[in-house]
Amino acid sequence: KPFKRILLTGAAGGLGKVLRDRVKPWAEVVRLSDVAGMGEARAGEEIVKCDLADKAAVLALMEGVDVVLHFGGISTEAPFEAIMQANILGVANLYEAVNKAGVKRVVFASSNHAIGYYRTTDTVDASMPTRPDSMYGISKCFGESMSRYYYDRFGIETVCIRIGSSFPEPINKRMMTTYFSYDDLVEMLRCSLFAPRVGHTIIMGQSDNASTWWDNRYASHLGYKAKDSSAKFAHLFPDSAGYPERDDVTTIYQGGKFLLDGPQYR
Ligand code: NAI
Ligand code: 15L
Repeated sequence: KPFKRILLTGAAGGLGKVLRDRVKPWAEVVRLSDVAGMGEARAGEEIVKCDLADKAAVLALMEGVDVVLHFGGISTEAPFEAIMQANILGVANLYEAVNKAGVKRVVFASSNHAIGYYRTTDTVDASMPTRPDSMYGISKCFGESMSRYYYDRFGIETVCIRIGSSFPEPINKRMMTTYFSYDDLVEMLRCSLFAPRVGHTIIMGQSDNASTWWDNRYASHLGYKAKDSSAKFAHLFPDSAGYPERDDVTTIYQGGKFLLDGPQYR
């Protein structure tokens, strides 16, 4: 197999559960980590419970790891103090450990909420400034900057995937545009791990949907081609044409409902 050991953080989460089996062909051992329970280790797995905010634990977690798929952390808007521990201190600990352990490449699960304050009439590419829509989105911008720094300073490569909506199927009209199927996510991970050179790459995690807000021109070197589309779910949202709706910030801005979650509403 291509790698000796892949570390998957966030292994108890929605995407972690999907990836647990899907990444197995790529490594002799998949080390699974989370603060939450992950059940028993199966063949080819190691399970290490670890809080990303605990530096000593993260340093130990990284021993013997070739590549990291960093999916751990808080995945929606939350009070800043919580985000700060899991996503800001967590990502700082992760990169310090990556550097100490000699890890060559990381895939960071960033989010569309790093750019959620662009309008749904805008087309965003990786050269444009971030416009986070939440404390959560800000923490993803921090992770993108952290990984940029570790590439410039130490040559550690990272692919930041600004994941759209990776769920079994779209559950609202917005997700017809942001949908990112599990199969396409796995394919993007494969491209991110096996492309010969990735440097520091930012790519939007999206399937080949009929409408898009994102242009992946600066990530063409990854060779990613989506196979799925939200089109097969069009019957679920027959009135998608009316998007954006006037005076509704959740349709005017790309971040959708995250626009309503900031600290001013608590
Ligand atoms: P999830 O919330 O189901 O999984 C995140 C996991 O991280 C959880 O199992 C949680 O226990 C763990 N975690 C939280 N704080 C931690 C800490 N301090 N130390 C260690 N582990 C901790 O989220 P999901 O959907 O699986 O997303 C995975 C990653 O992808 C997240 O980083 C999320 O921000 C990102 N993402 C996901 C999207 C999606 O559509 N599913 C969209 C955009 C980004
Ligand atoms: C995210 O960043 C979240 O982790 C996920 O739960 C969804 O809310 C997704 O974005 C989305 O925008 O649909």
